[in-house]
Amino acid sequence: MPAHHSRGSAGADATTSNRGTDAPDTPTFATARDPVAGDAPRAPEPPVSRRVMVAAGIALAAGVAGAVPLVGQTTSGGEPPVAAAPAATDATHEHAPAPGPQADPAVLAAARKAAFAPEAPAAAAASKLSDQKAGTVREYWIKAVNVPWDVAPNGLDPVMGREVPIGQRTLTAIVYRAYTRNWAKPLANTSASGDNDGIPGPLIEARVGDKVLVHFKNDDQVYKLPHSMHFHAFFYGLGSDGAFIPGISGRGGNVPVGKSFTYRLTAGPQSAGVWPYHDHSKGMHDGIPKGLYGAIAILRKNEKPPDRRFIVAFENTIGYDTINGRAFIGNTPTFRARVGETVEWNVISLGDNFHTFHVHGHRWLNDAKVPEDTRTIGPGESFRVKWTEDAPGTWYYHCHVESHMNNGMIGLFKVDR
Ligand SMILES: [Cu+2]
Repeated sequence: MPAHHSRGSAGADATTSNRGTDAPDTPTFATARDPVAGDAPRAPEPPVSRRVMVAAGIALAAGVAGAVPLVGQTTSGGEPPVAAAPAATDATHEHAPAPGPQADPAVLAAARKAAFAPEAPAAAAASKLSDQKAGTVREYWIKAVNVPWDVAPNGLDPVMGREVPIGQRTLTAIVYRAYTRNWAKPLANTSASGDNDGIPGPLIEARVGDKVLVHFKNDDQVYKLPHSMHFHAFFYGLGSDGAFIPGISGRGGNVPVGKSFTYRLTAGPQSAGVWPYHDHSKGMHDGIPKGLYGAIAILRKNEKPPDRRFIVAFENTIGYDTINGRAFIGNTPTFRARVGETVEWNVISLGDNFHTFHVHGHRWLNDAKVPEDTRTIGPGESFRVKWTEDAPGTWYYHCHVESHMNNGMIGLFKVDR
């Protein structure tokens, strides 16, 4: 039976012992209670400790998502081509696109078969943190880049048998992408690194006690907007808050195109759980709807990572209600697990709407130890639910707001014996 679950804000041990003191040329980590003396004035690319795990620790459950590669999308190595111009579609939040025509029956049958096929999208990569001791310094090299994005690559809503016309489902997205040191080259998509092509951005993993350096570079050559990274739940100085405050915030709150900034973060006892990170610059109202968000997964000091971790990011993308930037089954991630494995859903939500996360055939315990199978989540909120898998079959997971699920916010969860 599904049993364990925990909210993001897990720690009852609320002390903040994770303080650091500033010293030149070494990475330091101020806490949230260490206001302006944070790291704002520091150089964006400081020398850093070599005692480091590079962002190879990325295990993005959404590795599943890229079932249907986008035209022109790289699957490893090189920079993806940037679309020639921003898509004509205005990324307005709430306007659902007009339903497409009924799909050709043969095309539809093929898409349905693909969506349910056992060999369809692979399972999530496991966490890389299993053998890591707390107190590690973890480094991530991340760029905001433009990629062509298709909300429904198979062109269909297989449940309702509708087409999703090409002219209504593409945009030039802005996404966070993980790179090797000094942004030398994008990390390849592998079973270990997960999906590094887009939405959500790379999973930021840490354990309570760890320090995390995120080296961010804004390479938004299409929209040429300022961007930033704002991390929930970590402890940091004001300079690493990543939010633009007129006259107050430093360079990290509004990073212009071509510039970079290093955010210095510490995972304290209250940081355990799953959390969102996202653009919080002056460009955030374009950046977030176009893809600038991702998840943070922080383990407690001695917590064992799950066998499967699924990232579910709710947002509205060019009018569709999307999961990880995609709409409708076969486009949204098909998550996979086997009976006996520990399965952890990491749910985050952006945008303007409240959603109700629901998984068929399963249930978990809420904070009051009462079973539930649906949980409400609002913008900026996050939670994780966990169980030991015991229900083979092909199940829906979806937002239970009916207009949202009908507008794309639905996916498949396939459990093998
Ligand atoms: Cu919803």
